[in-house]
Amino acid sequence: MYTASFAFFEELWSAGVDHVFVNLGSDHPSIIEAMVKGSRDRNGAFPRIITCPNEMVAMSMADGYARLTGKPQAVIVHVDVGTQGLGAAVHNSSTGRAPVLVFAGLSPSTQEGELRGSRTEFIHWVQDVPDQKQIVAQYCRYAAEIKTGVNVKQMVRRALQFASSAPQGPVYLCATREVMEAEMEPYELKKGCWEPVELGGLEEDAVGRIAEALAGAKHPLVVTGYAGRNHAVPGALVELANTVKGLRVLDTGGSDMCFPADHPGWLGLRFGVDDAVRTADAILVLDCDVPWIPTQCRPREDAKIFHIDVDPLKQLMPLHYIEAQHRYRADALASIRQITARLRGSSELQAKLGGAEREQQWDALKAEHKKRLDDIAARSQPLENGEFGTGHLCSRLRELCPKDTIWAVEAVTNTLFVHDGLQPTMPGQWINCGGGGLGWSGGGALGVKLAADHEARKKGQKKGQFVVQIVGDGSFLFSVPGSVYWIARRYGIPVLTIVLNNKGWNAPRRSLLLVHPDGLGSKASNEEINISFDPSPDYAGIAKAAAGGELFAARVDKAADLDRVLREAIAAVENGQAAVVDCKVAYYLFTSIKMDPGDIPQEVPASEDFRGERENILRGHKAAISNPRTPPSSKVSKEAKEHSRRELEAYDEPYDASQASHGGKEEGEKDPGNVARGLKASISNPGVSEEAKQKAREKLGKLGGE
Ligand SMILES: Cc1ncc(C[n+]2csc(CCOP(=O)(O)OP(=O)(O)O)c2C)c(N)n1
Ligand SMILES: [Mg+2]
Repeated sequence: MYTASFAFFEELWSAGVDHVFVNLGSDHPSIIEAMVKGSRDRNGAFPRIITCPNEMVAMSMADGYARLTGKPQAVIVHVDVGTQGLGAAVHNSSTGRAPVLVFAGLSPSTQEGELRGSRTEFIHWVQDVPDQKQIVAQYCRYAAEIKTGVNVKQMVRRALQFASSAPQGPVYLCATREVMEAEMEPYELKKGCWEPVELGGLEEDAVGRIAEALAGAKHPLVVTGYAGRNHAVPGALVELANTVKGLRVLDTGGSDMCFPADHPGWLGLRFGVDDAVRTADAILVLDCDVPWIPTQCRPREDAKIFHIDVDPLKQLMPLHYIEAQHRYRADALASIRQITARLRGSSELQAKLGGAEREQQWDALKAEHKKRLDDIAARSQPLENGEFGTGHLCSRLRELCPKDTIWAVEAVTNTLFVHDGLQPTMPGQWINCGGGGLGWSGGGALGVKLAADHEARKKGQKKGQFVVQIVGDGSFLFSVPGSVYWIARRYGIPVLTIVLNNKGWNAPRRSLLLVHPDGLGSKASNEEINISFDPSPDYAGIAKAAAGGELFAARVDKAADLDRVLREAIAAVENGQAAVVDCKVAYYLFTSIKMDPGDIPQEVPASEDFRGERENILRGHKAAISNPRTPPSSKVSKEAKEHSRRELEAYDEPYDASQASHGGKEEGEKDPGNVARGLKASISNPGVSEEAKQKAREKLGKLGGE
């Protein structure tokens, strides 16, 4: 029997959809029939079906797959409830520009048995909602109901055309059981007529305008976000930066590898706050949502700003504007190549780009780059007490994992340290969700690995690149690990997961302090502001249970054990098993320090909780003023230092930075006299909680105090 459902799958396959991630229900009898028929009769010419016990994981897998390959895959979910189960994955696919086709059944539209597929179960009444597609339509490039089987293939192609045209994103199709059950004559669409819309480059005038501005600038800057999704863009940007010596590239989206860390123009990843933005006199914003955050950082008044984007209006965002003098809807790669060609081809511009001053600028850039890397290396040392931070962890991962590893990153407040530590240099090597819905990276990393293996096998290789997921502990729990590691084992998708265990959600504290730097919460404990995960779940254990025991699970809290455990985990993954390593990382101190979010915050040993205790707050402020582990160029801003000084004074604890311990000691930590004084003050302070006082008494007891 040839049904609309079978035609649907036939067209998915013909359009290059190799995988369908399914979570099935009562809307899918004809879908199940078609899957069995296709898998039996068309083996090798029918999509591979992956059972996904959770819809968000299903869509995140399709998202991860598309992020690596640019090819949309399909997700099948159950009516309205399955559509809602997609959850934040729909937002992520939309914001992160990942093409995905979602299909959901609708409750049957007949109840007397008029057509095959008519209502047969109680649930068909309960799940009949007024407009199912509206649940996700505002995120979708296209959302429609398939109303008849006779043009189901055209509907599939139209949806895929939207998904794959820039800006890429999710599309949603739904249909009643009766429509999908309909028997019909097989048919085929004309080949080669359904390609995505092509986007061109810039008009000649625009090319000239931008080339002149870059050539004439003293501090030219490119700010980018998604441009590296096209893996040819990083190379094109390198060509541009080699042509305009002194040009630097700042990544503000962190969703793709846009510019290699080993080029002198590399500024790394910063979320909208960086001095380069404040000082640049010509800025090219390239495929980017948030080049800077005006309340924290903005360009000079006289900066010449150009915005090139596939979606310069940001059509789905009610509030968005960049104060650029010119904006263009154009393809990033084509535009960059045009600008570079113009700069190289014009003798007038060449004259501006040559000369001794430019050479000096180039040398200065190289020196600055070296210093940046040295600073990162200095920050990546283990802590004095043998614990380690995310920077150290990632520098070890970079060393120990294969050079072409793909990093699937969802590290939230640790993201900058992960990026600094990994220093990606290969196109496609760094993939971050790009959206704001936590939980992407579980399914996302599986999708990336599935795609890497599939593409490699097509080329006759045994397996694809090594894939590492680096995820915050909070985000790990959002990712539905019970489903993720079951799928990893069931389908043999080995990924190394690194959990950044900083005992909960750090981000909400930072968000709080950006608005209420001196508010009640600034001095409240993590428990009190409800962001602590204490006691810590056994993250690796959760994954191991989901994988039926067939998973490498470990926990590390000392730098001395790190290399050994990582090596074992990497070996397990190389041998085909998933691995989860729960890493107890130092957390980054966000006390009431009014910190510029572009600055590097202080690391605090993981064994030290921020509990709102006086001694902890004081230590935080002292560390902010003078921390020997922080390289001198790190920018804990003057304002923040001044603020910390005032806070210390308010606590009757004036601080003389010249007394700061040097040689790697944490201020206050190694001087027993200092510690004891702080503890005693806590015990006698009426503002300190009984729990904190008890802790202080215990610590004092250990120090031999009364
Ligand atoms: C689905 C979803 N729910 C809630 C949030 C709000 N949120 C943003 S960051 C964050 C904490 C993330 O915790 P973790 O992954 O441990 O990273 P950390 O803050 O510790 O760096 C939360 C809850 C979100 N972005 N997405
Ligand atoms: Mg966390």
